[in-house]
Amino acid sequence: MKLDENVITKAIIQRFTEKWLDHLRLDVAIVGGGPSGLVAAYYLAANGRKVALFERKLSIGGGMWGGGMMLNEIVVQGEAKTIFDGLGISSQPFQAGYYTADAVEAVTTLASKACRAGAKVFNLMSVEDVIIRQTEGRESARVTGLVVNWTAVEMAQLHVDPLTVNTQYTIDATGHATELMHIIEKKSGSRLLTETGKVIGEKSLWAEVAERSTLENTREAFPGVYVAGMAANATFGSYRMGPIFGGMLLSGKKAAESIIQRLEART
Ligand code: 48F
Repeated sequence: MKLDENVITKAIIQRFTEKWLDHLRLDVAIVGGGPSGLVAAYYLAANGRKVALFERKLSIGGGMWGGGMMLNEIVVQGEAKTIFDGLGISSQPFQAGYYTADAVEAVTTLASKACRAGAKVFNLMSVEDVIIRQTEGRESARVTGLVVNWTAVEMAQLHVDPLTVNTQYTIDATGHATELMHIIEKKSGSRLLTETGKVIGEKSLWAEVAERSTLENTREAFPGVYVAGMAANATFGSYRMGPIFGGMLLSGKKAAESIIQRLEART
């Protein structure tokens, strides 16, 4: 077969455009492709929801590739192992209640499962702003869309306007930076659903408390926006946990299940 560069170029432009056009109206937009975002994407897509995940970097997986201090093994506790089992990610018992998994197998399998379930990943895109609207029948304004741009534009600090997507629900899974909640705090002019009305901020490292509170803090932090993973603890003012990933997985699952319930209640 003779290869035509023109066809190759046309195929990429056309297919990407089709994919992008098909994801301008979402059930759920996920910002951040670390473990919590990927798990949420998988469970939402597996439930038949239209999901897009926006990731600033070239690679998805966030902080999971590097395990602890670049030793690419991760630790999960018993409660979260069932998620790995369900996804077919192998883990090995270490001591009672602790399991280890290969970080690369964990990230690649999670990413594959999320994509194959139907979630679309838009990597190399950064979410730089939100759309907030007062919608009919609701008392408070809510986030109804995201403002996205190429990460390359952001990095080069080019003066190029972004584009938008509309979404019923959003998950801030941006990790320690909690970027989306910071943007909403700055731009909404309204209080966040935290004690102070603002992003409270992350505390120092305490694995046991942090793992528990990650799950408790996985909830709506502004109308239409859930926080998951490390962003949940940073938003509601709890500890970081270091390289144990069970809380991240359980948090992504909880965010997905909470939103599925809300979407079901709307239909
Ligand atoms: O940091 P990250 O892995 O978030 P997570 O799911 O997991 C945290 C753990 O990796 C670890 C930990 C617990 O074991 O403390 O740190 O909470 O992934 C967050 C992803 O979000 C992307 C960022 O590049 C990273 O891959 N991200 C952050 N801000 C934006 C973004 C943005 N504005 N637009 C798009 N992507």
